[in-house]
Amino acid sequence: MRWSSCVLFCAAALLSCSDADNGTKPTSGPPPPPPLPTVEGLAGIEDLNPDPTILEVNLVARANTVPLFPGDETRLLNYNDSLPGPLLHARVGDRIIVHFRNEMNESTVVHWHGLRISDKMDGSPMIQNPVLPGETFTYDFVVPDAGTYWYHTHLHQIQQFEYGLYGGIVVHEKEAPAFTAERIFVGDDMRINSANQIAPFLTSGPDIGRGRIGNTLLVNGKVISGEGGEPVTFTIPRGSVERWRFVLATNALSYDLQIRGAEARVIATDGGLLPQPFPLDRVEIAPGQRFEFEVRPLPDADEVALEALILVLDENDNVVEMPFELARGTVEGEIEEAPAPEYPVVELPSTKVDAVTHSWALSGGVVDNEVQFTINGKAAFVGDTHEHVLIETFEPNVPVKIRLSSNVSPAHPFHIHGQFFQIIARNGQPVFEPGLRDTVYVRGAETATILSYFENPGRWMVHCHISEHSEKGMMADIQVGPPDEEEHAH
Ligand SMILES: [Cu+2]
Repeated sequence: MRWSSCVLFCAAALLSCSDADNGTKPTSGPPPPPPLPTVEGLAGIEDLNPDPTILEVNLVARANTVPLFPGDETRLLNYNDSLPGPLLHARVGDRIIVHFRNEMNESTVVHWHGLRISDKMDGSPMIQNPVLPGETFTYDFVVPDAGTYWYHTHLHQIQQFEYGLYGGIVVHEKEAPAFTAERIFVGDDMRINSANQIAPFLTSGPDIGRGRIGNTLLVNGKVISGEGGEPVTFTIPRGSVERWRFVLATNALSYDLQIRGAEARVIATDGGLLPQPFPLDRVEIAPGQRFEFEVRPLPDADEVALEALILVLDENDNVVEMPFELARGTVEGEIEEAPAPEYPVVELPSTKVDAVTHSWALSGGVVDNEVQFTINGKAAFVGDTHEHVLIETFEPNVPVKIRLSSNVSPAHPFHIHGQFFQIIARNGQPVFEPGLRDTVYVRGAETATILSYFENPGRWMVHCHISEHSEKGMMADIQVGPPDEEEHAH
């Protein structure tokens, strides 16, 4: 992987992060649930509904300018004028109602990445008509699983996604383990030109081949790389134990995460808490994926740093790994040693089962002078036609193995909507990549085997999370259970 053309821009931290709404609401009848733990890092959002089990919000997509760099406003597309969009914060079993309004001059839809909700509310451009400029759509669903999720555009995604249409979702467990503090970090990269604006989109070459890689790293909407770039900062008292949630919202860039100055464990993946946390050495994260970490500052540490390890080109054009500090907690003050968090018992669906194996070949090539990416030789055409290809039908709650193989060099972070799966092998060898996932990183010339029970009926998109790949064909549908006749009326 190259992270070339890394012109490093002067950057400063002008976006601040505010505490999320901590959700205490008046109620009558049954005793109100305890307030949600505060999650720091993203803008909050006003809850219009007094019922403590309903989060009802207004979400507006529109053009906005953000002072990413000193003295310059960068033109973006954002949710509620915020980069990232505000944090949607709920408890498992809560209802979320989003009154969405499109104030942009182009169509869009909002996808709730990872949430196993109804396909009609999934923001799939195959099921949902695009929300046209000036129009509204109300998303209404109950959140079935605790975990770290995110929302983003699912239309004209190459541009809309790069321009900033994404935000975070945290769904707390019914009985959430107690931490001294919780934080969410959303990583992104943008390609910025010399005028400090989003650089033009290329329609050929490596931008299509491997997906658009930025020259500027961001965390929670703040530029952290380049001259003047600064990590997200906060203080962390000695003796504390924190929960850090990480979402990777890049278009194509993957990196390894590590945490310095702390005893850190991986406690959750895309689909929520693990049955057994494991020590964090470094962990690779691909576009669309999430991890959660338990973080305890080391007794002698002055700071705790979250770092991305990224392959870049040095001045001799050699690929070298470089650390980028994403977030830095200065160890300040001391509290009584926090007790170990009590994690709920988590049991994952068994992977030791007889399961039929299906194969999905991820490939690409040039057809009629156009680059096309395919699944099993088929390319979906999205654009404005939303014509999708149905590649598989599954019985709900029947385990199936899928071998996802990339026969050519680019890697594909492959996402299945509305379902969880587990990664059980790579190139036929068992792997230790525990936890429920909705996105698997299929590296170039590699086969990853996943196992899913397809527990959520409906018609679901499956696609590479690199927009250049999905929008040029690597996007299809699967049907779980019987089809809904009404669904394809448009
Ligand atoms: Cu891809």
